[in-house]
Amino acid sequence: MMPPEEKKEKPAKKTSQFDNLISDILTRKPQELNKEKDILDEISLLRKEIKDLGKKSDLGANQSQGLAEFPAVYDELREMLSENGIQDDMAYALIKEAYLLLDGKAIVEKNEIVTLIKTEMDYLLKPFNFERQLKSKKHKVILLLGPTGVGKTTMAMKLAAHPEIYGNKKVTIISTDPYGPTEALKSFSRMSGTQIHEEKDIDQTEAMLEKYKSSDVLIVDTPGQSPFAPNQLGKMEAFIKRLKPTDIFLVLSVGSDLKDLVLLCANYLLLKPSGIVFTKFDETTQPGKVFSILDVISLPVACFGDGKRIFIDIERGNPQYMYDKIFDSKVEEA
Ligand SMILES: Nc1nc2c(ncn2[C@@H]2O[C@H](COP(=O)(O)OP(=O)(O)O)[C@@H](O)[C@H]2O)c(=O)[nH]1
Ligand SMILES: [Mg+2]
Repeated sequence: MMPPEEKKEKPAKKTSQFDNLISDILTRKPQELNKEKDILDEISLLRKEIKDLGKKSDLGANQSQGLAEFPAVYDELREMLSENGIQDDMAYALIKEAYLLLDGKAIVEKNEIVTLIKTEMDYLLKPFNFERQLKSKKHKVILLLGPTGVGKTTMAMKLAAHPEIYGNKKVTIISTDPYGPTEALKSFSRMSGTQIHEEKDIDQTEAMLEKYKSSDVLIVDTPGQSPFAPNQLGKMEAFIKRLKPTDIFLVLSVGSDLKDLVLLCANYLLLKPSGIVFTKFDETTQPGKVFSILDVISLPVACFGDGKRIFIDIERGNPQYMYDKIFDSKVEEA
């Protein structure tokens, strides 16, 4: 077996943006750096991960050549995982683990293997604990972060409407978009009675918090800007210091390329999100990439979004949602 060739890989443009990011952090004051230590560790892991993403498919290909050691039923499942967007190396590892746990038995029901794979996936996908968050009577401030167009504003409305999230709470959505609240947001407000507040001035943060302190939940929607744009993260960090959110949800669209997603995660990690939201499952054939992201960033999953309909296209971050996407009903019934 040939080792994967390293020299073929050209340093991508994004990696240099990434390097700039890391060096920016490293030029901060030592005591700040100390606080950021955990995040930096995670980022360096992510950085390695991004580098490896290209290599992994080679590795997966090589490994799959050696996959004669796995009986057909395992191999079929491994292929199915790969077709659904699980990286080759992860698909291989999941199958291998199941194979070992089944004592290398060649004649097994597909379902037995699937059950084991699901158990392994459970380790990767931890649902965000809304029960615990909702139990506390304290006023909550939820900040939504993420790149442009991923569905943050849509998700703000979905969170406000979902009966098992904030649907039974008094919610105010804070729109910080420089273009003001969208038409969709305004009509949602009229329809649901959810209050909308428009705030463009960071200096008004404390006054705004005071004004809405009787709301159970403030969902703070942010405008889409690239985290690579100059000083974007710095500005957001300053806002976060004043807003003191209860939770920060990073919103990402699974329609994006996996490398971009990992890179975006790395940037946004600096803002210490406490949960992740994946949107636009209806626009990908590769939902399994979620696991590659969760493999490197251990954030609980708050929600999945899979369409534009506010009251319908949302699910809480339970692993069952991903099982349904990845294992089709034929496998479930087999
Ligand atoms: N297909 C699909 N479209 C979505 C989803 N979530 C949001 N959108 C659409 O994506 C576009 C951008 O959404 P928006 O919430 O404004 O994104 P933002 O820029 O992050 O606030 C809108 O047309 C939404 O209707 C989703 O899960 N699936
Ligand atoms: Mg928006």
